[in-house]
Amino acid sequence: MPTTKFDKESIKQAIIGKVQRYNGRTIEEVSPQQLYRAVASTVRDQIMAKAIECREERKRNKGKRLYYLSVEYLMGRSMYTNMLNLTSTKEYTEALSELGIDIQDVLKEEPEPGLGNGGLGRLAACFLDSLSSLNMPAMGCTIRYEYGLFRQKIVDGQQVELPDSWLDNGNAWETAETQDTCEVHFGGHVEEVEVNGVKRYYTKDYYTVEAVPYDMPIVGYDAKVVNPLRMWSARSPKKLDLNSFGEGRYVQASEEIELAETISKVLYPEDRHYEGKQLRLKQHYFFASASLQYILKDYKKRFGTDFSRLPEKVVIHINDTHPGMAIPELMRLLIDEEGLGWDEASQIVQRTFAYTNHTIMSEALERWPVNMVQNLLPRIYQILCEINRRFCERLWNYFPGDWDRIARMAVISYDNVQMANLCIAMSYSVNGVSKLHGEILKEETFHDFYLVMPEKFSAITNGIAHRRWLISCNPELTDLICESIGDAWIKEPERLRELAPFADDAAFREKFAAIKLHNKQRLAAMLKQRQDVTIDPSFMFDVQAKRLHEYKRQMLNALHIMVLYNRIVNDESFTMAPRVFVFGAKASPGYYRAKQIIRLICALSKMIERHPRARKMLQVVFLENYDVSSAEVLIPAAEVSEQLSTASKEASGTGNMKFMMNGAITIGTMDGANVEISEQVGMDNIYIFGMRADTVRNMYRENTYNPMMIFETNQEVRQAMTQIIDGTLMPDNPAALQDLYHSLLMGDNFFVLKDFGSYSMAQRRLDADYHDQEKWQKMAVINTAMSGVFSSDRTIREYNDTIWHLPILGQNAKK
Ligand code: 26Q
Repeated sequence: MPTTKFDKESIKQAIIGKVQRYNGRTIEEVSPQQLYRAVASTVRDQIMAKAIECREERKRNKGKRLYYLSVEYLMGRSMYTNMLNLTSTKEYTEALSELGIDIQDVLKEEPEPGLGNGGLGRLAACFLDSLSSLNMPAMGCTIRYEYGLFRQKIVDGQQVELPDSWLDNGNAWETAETQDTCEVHFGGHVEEVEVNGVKRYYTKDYYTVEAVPYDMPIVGYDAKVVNPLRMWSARSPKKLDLNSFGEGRYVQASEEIELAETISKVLYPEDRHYEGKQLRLKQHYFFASASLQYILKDYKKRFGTDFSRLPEKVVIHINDTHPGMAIPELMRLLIDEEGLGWDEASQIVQRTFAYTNHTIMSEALERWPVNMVQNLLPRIYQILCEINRRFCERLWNYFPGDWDRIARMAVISYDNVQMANLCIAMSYSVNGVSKLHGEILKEETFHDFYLVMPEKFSAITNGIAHRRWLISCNPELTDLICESIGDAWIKEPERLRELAPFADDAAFREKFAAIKLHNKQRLAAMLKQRQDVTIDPSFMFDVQAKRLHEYKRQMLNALHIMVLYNRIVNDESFTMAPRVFVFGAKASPGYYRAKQIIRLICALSKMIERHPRARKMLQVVFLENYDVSSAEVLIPAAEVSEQLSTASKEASGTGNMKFMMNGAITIGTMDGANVEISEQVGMDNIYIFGMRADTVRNMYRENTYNPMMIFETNQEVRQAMTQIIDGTLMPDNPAALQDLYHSLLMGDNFFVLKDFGSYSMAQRRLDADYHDQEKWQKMAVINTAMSGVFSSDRTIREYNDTIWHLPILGQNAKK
């Protein structure tokens, strides 16, 4: 087979040729979108050449495969990542440049697939990057939502949601794999038939939705492997037939088609808040069933129908409980379709699934009303009942008579299917996402399960794809690092540590600081262009960017800014290092209080602007529509990273790692992965404040929190709080934020006022240190240097060594 070359000349010719053939235009005449598609198509050709070789390698390899099931994959744009991982950025940049095109103008034409809410979805995307880069055979499975997470606009200081129709111009990276289209069934009723003394179950009168897979290739960095991300799209099996036109029934027919296709229409924008919406259950089962059917089809092609070896050849990882219906679905397929007995099927299932928990907050634990499951998935419901019956029987032996505990642990209880309990009972591995989170799962959230099956539990600290979150988003810093310590760290990110001695090198620090300044200028330009906001790159850049949630405590940050404002206004001699506070955060559309917090931040920004002296030292900017692409500009520009969650509430956090890697210094609580960041950099290179997780736990237990007392005794807090509702903050509508005001003074589960004093002290230290730029730059260098362990390559290796045991493709094929 002739191998196509992808050197600079060939790339140029390919692009010119495509534009000619697809659009009948010359390079000069082509539109930016057409040019983007021609370049994407060239990159794709290069990927496909690799994919063919990889497929051969896969066929030869008889080892285990991973299927990573997640209802969210927050991929971000692909073009630059693909060029980078093909190690061809230089070739493409130069080829385009010789055609008179700035590569940046091409990159920004790509619509961002925002098929996720936040941390959990982005983690799945980083994992795919690492899996391919480490040559592990895997497939990501998800839903091909037609609309991703809403686009956010701020209008009159409030959030407005707009649809995100990312597929309008098609998706340049995907291919429809129609040969793997399958059917998913809903509704109907189960009939039991006895054949030769064996009970068989058939569902009758169901309705069918077709699942059509679209694959996106995930290239590894300088690697052999191209793994697919398989996205399932719902399609009605009904075609509008011409007879129905004649009979006037075409409206009804088209309505039915519409209904089937709503399943993959839109991503739910709620994270961590459970609501038993039937459409959401349909989405989850739809993609779990389609994925499982494909997994078995592939297994049979490779190993025939001896399913006893399934756990040896397949591992199915479920990203939180959302894909958990895959568990009873595998039982159904093995028993009803393949004829296995219950015990055999159950043994196989329990050795095939692994489950990661991402949140300890009970309101986010997924559960489904029994009658909904029964109506929508009658056979699955039967299977869940049998799983539950047997599991409770087992529990009875451990805890005879302890009905309460058994009810808490049951798969079906309180009229709900308890998805977390199902996943723990039926998986061989349950893991948390940071050390602290792992401990809390064992000691608190899932303590009862831990007593019965301690061997299942582990903790693997999250990570981030350093290729996206350093190399591609911060090219200047990448070059500086390579100049200083070589490029071995790219494949072994923990070698970033070799940068640590350079913290004491004045010339290095100067270059490091100059790059930060460039990145600040780049962010300033983006804000100017997108929001017509002017920020001064000589200010300190302080960033809190993450979903809006009470537990993440954007309120603590906002309240502190109010206090700074008051210090300036009340005291003419007060000075501080000039600082711009940037917030990026989407609120779930139905989360009223989160939206009020956005309103407060926007009002704060305006109030400061109105004050001539305050605005010389203080600025607040709300960055609209925080998404992966804006994070890639925002994070490299940050000098301070705000990680303020109430201790014990943030399972890990991954934004914290991205900021650290780009040389921002964390101000944060001892929560999630912040704990491990502090271990890496040492307490001198991070600002830790606030209650520890065990103190928070005691506060809940003893119910002793009294915010009113803090309000009464702390004058600064009282003044800032009062201004929220006395017209200082919102002159036109003083009562607008009353609910927010009260929420901090009555039954605040997240202890904002309680941690305020300690936070404010940490901020004072931070401000003082910033004046000492030598000290500050040393800290920044140390943060980057110690960030290597937070590469998702390390995370994925740990998953593989302790949970998955996948072969490495290209090394002597296993078995
Ligand atoms: C479930 C059922 C019904 C409705 C909504 C949900 C739902 C949806 C999304 C529940 C949770 C989520 C997302 C959770 C999430 O993003 N968790 C974050 O995961 C990161 C990766 O592990 C961690 O770093 C964060 O600490 C954690 O908050």
